[in-house]
Amino acid sequence: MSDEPHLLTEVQGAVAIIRINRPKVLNALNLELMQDLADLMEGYDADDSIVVILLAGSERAWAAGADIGDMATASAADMRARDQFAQWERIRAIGKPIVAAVSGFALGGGCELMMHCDIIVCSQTAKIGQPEINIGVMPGAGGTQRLTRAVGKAIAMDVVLSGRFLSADEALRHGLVSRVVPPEHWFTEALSVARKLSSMPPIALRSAKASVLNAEESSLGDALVEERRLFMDLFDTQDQKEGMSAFLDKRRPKFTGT
Ligand code: CO8
Repeated sequence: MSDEPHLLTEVQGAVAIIRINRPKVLNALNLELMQDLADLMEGYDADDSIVVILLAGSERAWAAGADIGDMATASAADMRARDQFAQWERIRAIGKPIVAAVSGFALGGGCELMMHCDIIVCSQTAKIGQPEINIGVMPGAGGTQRLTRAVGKAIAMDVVLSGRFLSADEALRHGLVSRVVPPEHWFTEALSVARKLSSMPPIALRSAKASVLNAEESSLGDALVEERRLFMDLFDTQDQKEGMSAFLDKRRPKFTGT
């Protein structure tokens, strides 16, 4: 086993940057990495000095999937006993916005992790897919559900059943990623998005994220009721007072997260 940490972290202002760092296996996601990632994200979620999390892969790979070496000889009972999906649920529950900086392969569990992020900035080099079918299985960390909600049944079936990769431009056209940038800008553009978000009112960011996610998880009627509640609750925050009075005074707002 390598001594290199499998996750590298750095804080720049109110942006917490996490880089996946298993270059020898194209950032394949093993159990310890997922546990550490969930621990880190929960830590940043609870830290008032952090507003946004930026999750990045490397230039060659965001993540080429779950670590196949971890699962190759496992039985169904072994897989059930591992309770690995608890880590994915913890990441799903992160309230602060997560920006993804994606270059190269985003496959299988890697694509599923990408879809747990909120704004996905993607290099033109990205190759995105759910190729589990090639190795005798299927997506298991939300791929059949989130991909279908993002791109629709026709493209999801194509990607999941044939294992073909989407190019970055296809992914953008089908609504799977937020922005596609030239190869040299995948990280800097994602960082600039994260920095921009970090100047926004933190409570409103959380509420807005929760409300957008509700579109995937609730009926329209329930989600609209919840949206109205979240919207009105923001009128009890200082940041709403500051944001609106700064607009009227024609000055930049100073948000405090209160
Ligand atoms: N797991 C483990 N090792 C990997 C993985 C992986 N997912 N992907 C690549 N590697 C390793 C290769 O074995 C190789 O190792 P070595 O140098 O020791 O031979 C090294 O990374 C470099 O890979 P390649 O030589 O294959 O590089 P290429 O450029 O030729 O090919 C590919 C790149 C196309 C990305 C190719 O490596 C590939 O097909 N990888 C597997 C992709 C895949 O099938 N992903 C899905 C995995 S299953 C999954 O994600 C299920 C998720 C379920 C839910 C999550 C629960 C935790």
